[in-house]
Amino acid sequence: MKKALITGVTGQDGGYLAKLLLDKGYDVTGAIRRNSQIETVRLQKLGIADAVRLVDFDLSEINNINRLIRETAFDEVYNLAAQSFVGSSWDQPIYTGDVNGLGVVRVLDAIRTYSPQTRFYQASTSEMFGLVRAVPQNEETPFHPRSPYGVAKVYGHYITVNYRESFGLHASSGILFNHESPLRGPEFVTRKITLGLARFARGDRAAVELGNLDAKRDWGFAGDYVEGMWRMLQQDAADDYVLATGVTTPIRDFVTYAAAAIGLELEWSGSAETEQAIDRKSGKVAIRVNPRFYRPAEVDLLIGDATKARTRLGWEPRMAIRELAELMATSDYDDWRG
Ligand code: NAP
Ligand code: G4F
Repeated sequence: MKKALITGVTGQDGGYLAKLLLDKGYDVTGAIRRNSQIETVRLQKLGIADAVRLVDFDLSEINNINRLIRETAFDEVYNLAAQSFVGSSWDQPIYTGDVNGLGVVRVLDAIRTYSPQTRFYQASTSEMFGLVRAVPQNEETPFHPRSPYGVAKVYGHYITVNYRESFGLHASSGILFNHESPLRGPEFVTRKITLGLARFARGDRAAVELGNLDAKRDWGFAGDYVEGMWRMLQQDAADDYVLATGVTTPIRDFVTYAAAAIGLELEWSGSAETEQAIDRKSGKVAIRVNPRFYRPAEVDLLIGDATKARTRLGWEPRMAIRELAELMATSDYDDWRG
């Protein structure tokens, strides 16, 4: 039985990955931060809360990292833990740098020192492309991060490459484009939209306030992406891979797809800060722009080229954007408790 450690197991991807590995017969350890209350809602929703062994862990604390890696000879370590919200990274740039950047080398160095046979996955991101230098973006596209989050992740990416090249570790970096699900955190734009529209459609007619509606993202389903992470660690040699759908969609269109899935028909008008969408049936404003949600520097366009993952890993994203929006919107609509 293979032993795997997942950092960030309480997060969206952590939950789906834990489920995938358990289904494959792995012994799964999940590293969680100490909180006043243990928060395993996602693991419970996936029906695996009792199957994952939970251990206390923080990426900013070298001692618990060393102890954990030394005591258990993990076959695979998936480093998914991070301060993952781009918007917060301008408010917490130092914390974000410490956890998303230096946290990675803390784990890598523990592996190098105590368990060099362990295979390592780093959760890198399309945010590293930022102000994009090529369209679409692949493994060769230069980085130009636009947020403290993206800057820290570039460090995490290159230190993974460096430990592979310096010490021969089986360390891979997955450059993943946005991936969503009904388990997505409510602060991210897709879930904010589906939760807000569900509330609106259920009769609480408060408008959903959003920032930049013109930004475009390459959105896939999180369940498909964790399969790609696992495939990376099954290769004979470690490497870096882009995972993406190759389709990009403006925020505005995601709103329209999600609204339609729960019976709302929206009529858009205005532009920039005056742009809004009215629900035709109730005549109420369902979406409006609030500049409070604009970012100091924006990533306008992301679209990935996952040819390498397709050809070498046999990986394919299975869910298209409309289906994803529909899945998330109906899930929030059905779960709405008022
Ligand atoms: P998420 O839902 O926000 O989960 C983040 C996880 O990290 C949570 O379990 C969180 O614990 C944990 N964490 C945060 N700070 C920590 C610390 N100091 N020490 C230990 N654990 C800590 O994020 P996600 O969407 O699953 O993303 C997983 C990873 O992939 C992240 O590294 C993210 O940056 C990266 N990524 C995500 C996407 C995407 O579209 N989802 C795309 C590219 C890359 P708590 O539950 O205690 O907060
Ligand atoms: O949903 P978002 O917050 O995701 P973002 O910034 O793309 O980051 C996510 O994907 C990255 C991969 O590229 C991950 F590395 C990262 O951890 C995270 O999972 O914002 C998406 C877009 C942005 O352009 C933002 O400006 O939506 C725009 N947006 C417009 N209104 C909004 C809002 N974003 C949020 N969160 N809230 C809004 O009201």
